[in-house]
Amino acid sequence: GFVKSEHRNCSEILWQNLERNPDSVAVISPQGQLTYAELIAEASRWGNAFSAAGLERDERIVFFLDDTPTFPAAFFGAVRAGFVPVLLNIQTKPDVLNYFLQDSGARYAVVDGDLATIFSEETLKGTQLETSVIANGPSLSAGQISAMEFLKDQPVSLQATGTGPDDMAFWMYSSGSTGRPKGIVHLHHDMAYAQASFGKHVLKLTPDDICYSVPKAYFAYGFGNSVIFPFSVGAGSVWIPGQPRPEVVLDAIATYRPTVLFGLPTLYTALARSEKISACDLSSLRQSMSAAEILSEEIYNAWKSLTGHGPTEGLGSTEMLHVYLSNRQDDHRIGAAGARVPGYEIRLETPDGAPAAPGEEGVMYVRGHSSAPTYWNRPDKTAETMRGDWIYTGDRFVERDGYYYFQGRADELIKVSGQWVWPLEVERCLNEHPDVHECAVLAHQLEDKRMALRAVIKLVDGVSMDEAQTTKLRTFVKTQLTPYKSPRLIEYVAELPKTGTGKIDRNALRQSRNA
Ligand code: 3SK
Repeated sequence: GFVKSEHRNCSEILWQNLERNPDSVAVISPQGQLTYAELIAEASRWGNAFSAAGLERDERIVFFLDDTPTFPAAFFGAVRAGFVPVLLNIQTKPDVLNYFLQDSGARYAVVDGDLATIFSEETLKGTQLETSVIANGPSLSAGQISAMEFLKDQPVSLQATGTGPDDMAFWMYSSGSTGRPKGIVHLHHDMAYAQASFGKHVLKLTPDDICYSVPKAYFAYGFGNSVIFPFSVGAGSVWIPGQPRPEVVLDAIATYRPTVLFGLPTLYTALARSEKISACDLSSLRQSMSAAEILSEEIYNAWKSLTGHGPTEGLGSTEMLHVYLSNRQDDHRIGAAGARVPGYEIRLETPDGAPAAPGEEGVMYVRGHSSAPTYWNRPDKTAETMRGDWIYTGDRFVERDGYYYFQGRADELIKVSGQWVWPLEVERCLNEHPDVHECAVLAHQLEDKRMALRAVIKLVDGVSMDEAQTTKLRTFVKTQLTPYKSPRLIEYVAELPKTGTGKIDRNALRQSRNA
């Protein structure tokens, strides 16, 4: 059955490899490889160094790290010694970083050398940050210490402190598309549960696998892909810092020969379109995962024709730690986020609180023992999302044949000309037009307070952005759907703004109109 893990400390995921397979390769990176024994030794030094620095149990340590071997070493050292890594997106802007530092109350940060300038006096104002440990580079100012110096002479073994399965282990922040980002608190037993569910039943990794997650480890999706799943079974994990441009990703695939690739639909599109793809040997890949956005049939087929398998689409959340709905490589329904992953319960609720019948739309709730119990210091938001042991996702779905089909967000319904419209339906329709490369459809309030639909569109190369094009697209929506669903405003852009995870940044689009 699916019971909570008894791990008293989530570092057991890594440490169990010390007896099982100490000499297998754990970390593969342009900076070199680390075996499990070497990674555990390095993690021990980090944990010992934090303790020697005088940190107290449950103290938060901000991680501002790209994907290098430092990430898993510092992470596991910190949690094993009883401290709480706060995994931050390295694209965070100074004002938001200041908020994260204040909210978490961290005194210590671990920061990549290339990223250290953001930790300026201005950014640190009003925070409790005292020391930034600079990894992969020298320390440059007071309040900084290089990792080499910080770790010097630290012992290469470490016993877990007296944590328990239900104690706080690490945090991530919600991306905060509306309102302040929320600190999502995960417990020591959560990682093992994600492995026992999605890891065991969908990924089915073996020690011979090599995982390569293009989404970075500071995202929950990347964290599972690069840390939880490979280390749980003694497999290898590829860590590549820097911008994941298609040529960088293809080069890493050719060089490190991963067996499982993790990406988003935008990555698979970019790879399939890259000039370098035909010269790249993709034969090491046995499975590719896609999450976080809807995967189109076109992308699925393009990747399948290149590798023999389409990306397996799944859906998860940072609150649940990882994926709870997933297709299977041998049973993939295009357009579905997936079927329930064993270990998770799914409930769809209609607006009057009744369970939705098959084929009937409802808002999704999910339950399983990897869910965050709380947001840090946000009782209002905690009450909205954490309802008993269920997590309210705010996503509307229909279920057919055990597979779940996304219908949009619960809060995105808008009234146009007196009738309800889901912008996502219009977006999907426009995306089917051959002239449209990518688009986002949003609600827009007109000066007279009425609501209208606004489409922001990137056209395919060579298509002109003129009035005739706009008329053509409007007519397309009118005929495919219904006239009132045709967007009143159509804007053309060279690129749609993207979030750090590669999703369309709807918040930026909303602001671009209001600016
Ligand atoms: O966006 C997703 O689908 C996802 C998957 C795994 C972990 C976290 C997230 C947000």
